[in-house]
Amino acid sequence: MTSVRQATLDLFRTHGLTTWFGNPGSSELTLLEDFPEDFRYVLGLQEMVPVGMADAYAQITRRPAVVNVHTAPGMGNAQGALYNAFVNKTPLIVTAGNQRRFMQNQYCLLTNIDPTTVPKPFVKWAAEPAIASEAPAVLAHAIHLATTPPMGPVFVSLPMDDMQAELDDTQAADVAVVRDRKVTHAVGFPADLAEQICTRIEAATSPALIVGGDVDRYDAWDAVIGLAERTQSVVWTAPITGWSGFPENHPLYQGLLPPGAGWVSQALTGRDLVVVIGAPVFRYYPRVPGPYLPQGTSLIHITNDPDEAARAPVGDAIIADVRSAAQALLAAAKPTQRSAPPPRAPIPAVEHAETPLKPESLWAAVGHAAPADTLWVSEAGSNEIAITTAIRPGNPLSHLTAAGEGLGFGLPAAVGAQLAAPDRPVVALMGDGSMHYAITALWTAAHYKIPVTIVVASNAEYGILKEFGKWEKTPGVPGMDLPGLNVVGTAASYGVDAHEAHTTDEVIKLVESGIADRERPTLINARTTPVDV
Ligand SMILES: Cc1ncc(C[n+]2csc(CCOP(=O)(O)OP(=O)(O)O)c2C)c(N)n1
Ligand SMILES: [Mg+2]
Repeated sequence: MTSVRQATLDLFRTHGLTTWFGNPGSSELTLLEDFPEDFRYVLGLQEMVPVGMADAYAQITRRPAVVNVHTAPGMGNAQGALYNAFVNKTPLIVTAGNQRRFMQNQYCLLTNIDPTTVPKPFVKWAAEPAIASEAPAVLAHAIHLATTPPMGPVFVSLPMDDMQAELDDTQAADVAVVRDRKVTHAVGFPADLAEQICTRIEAATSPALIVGGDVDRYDAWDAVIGLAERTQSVVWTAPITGWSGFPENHPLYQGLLPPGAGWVSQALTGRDLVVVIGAPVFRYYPRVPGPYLPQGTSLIHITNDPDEAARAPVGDAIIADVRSAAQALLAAAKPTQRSAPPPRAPIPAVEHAETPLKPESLWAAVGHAAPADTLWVSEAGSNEIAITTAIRPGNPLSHLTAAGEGLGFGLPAAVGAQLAAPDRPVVALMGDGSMHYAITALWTAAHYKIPVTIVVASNAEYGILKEFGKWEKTPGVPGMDLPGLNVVGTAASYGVDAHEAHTTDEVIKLVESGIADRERPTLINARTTPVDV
């Protein structure tokens, strides 16, 4: 005889899903009991933390990740982080226990009365098995859906008595078949379509490529670089898609497109053809009047997401595998006679400065101190432009942000990133406001000795909201100032090696020693100047 719990664990094991992120409750005990020794459970003290850790872990390993939380309230707490995972298109298998089936009708304590509704609309699919014996098959269904492009989170509710149910031999044999099935995504891109697009690129006077997070996620990086170089196209990163999609230190790279229609058309002025690969067209915020594209610019959009293709306000779209498309375009592209476009301004030099530091000084110092293979995670409001100006990684999967922009991603994501990439330095670049949404990630980092380095820009305010208030002409908004935060004291209380930096020289020394310490997390707080509004 096999229990549903054993069959469930076996399914996860067969799919290589043995690292779980979670926060447990009574309704998960029957799943978690005698947790197998070949599995790893990473505890977060509030549900945003396991979801955020799993999100980064999945993106960096390019594999799905498992999250287990506690019935309805756990899912409620997880929702902000689930929103980020949904926009990030991260394949997360989220499970939560539920009250025993025969106690649900009375709404006994912790009954999730409508479990499949709770995570919507931020999951691709949500289910509760109709009967205990179906739990492994429903989970297999969830795993395959999560990992089908466009990928995303899925949810399965597991009533606690299901795990203890026994499968008879026939049921166990059926489950074993489901466990071992493979679902493969056939890829490819028609050569004639690639030739048509390349003919248009060749005929263009001044083409541009606009790339996005899916170039990193679907490993189209090398092909996109080859295409840009062969066609001497300038390259931008589309607004707010989570990864840069291109080496930020490459001479063809122009930086992040600003997230406003008018700003985009201004940046693209003079480009007669724009090819967008692996990004939505476009994620705008705020409303900046202007045409979507400059007069005379045409746009070709290549995405694996039918919804992205359908909702774009301009351009013709092709729904395809992103990596295959980039490879086919590279194979079809002819070397151009066009001369190389001028590169963007160099990285600003590090200057000695004392606190309060200008964001530009702080991030120049941090960028100078960290090695080239650093994996950056940033969630730093008004600092983000200074960060991408000063810090220009050249490798794929090197600068992670939340495409959803729901705060509470940065700290857990940095911890999950360091677990996924133990041999790379991971440095989190945080605003003092942003770091407090999922602050207990510091405990997880300290408890599991995860050697992430965290740099906090403490301007004692929600600076970017003040900037937005000016843009939106909404004076007098309350709740913009954050006096009295003790970032170093808070981090130290969770067991993190925490320091206050008073000069750029101290920032450099502390970042270097924080990265060198592979035994524990380090936090460096620096006072920074408030935004200029
Ligand atoms: C869950 C969530 N709540 C609120 C916001 C709105 N918000 C966006 S940026 C921001 C302030 C960020 O402040 P901080 O991290 O201190 O950076 P600063 O702008 O001060 O540099 C806030 C509150 C959000 N994006 N997500
Ligand atoms: Mg701030």
